[in-house]
Amino acid sequence: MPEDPKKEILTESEDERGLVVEEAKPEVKKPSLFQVVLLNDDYTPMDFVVEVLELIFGMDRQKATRIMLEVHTKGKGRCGVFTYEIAETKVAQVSSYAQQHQHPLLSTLEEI
Ligand code: TYC
Repeated sequence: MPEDPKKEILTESEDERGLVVEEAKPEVKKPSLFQVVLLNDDYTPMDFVVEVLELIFGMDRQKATRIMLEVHTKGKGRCGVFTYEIAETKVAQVSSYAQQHQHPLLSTLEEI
């Protein structure tokens, strides 16, 4: 028996009328995330770095000390993960607070 000519094989993007249909793009995007990375240097006192981590990143003394030592031994370390605006603000706060106290401490932001 011959095939019914009306019975077509439809591709995945065609509906039952043979129209090409596309899935709607999601209306909201997940925000990109950025980590703030603290950089080691030879001059900033360890106590000052611990203070910065407590003050700007809300860490307790124990965590701040652990992150400071990680930066000191490995060269850099993650202070936190934020949306772009907040990460930028943290980097600016670190820089401004370090400058006020005449320390060369720096941080950067990296998309993750
Ligand atoms: N390396 C510094 C010192 O020996 C301490 C230090 C730690 C500096 C972490 C910066 O992000 C830093 N005094």
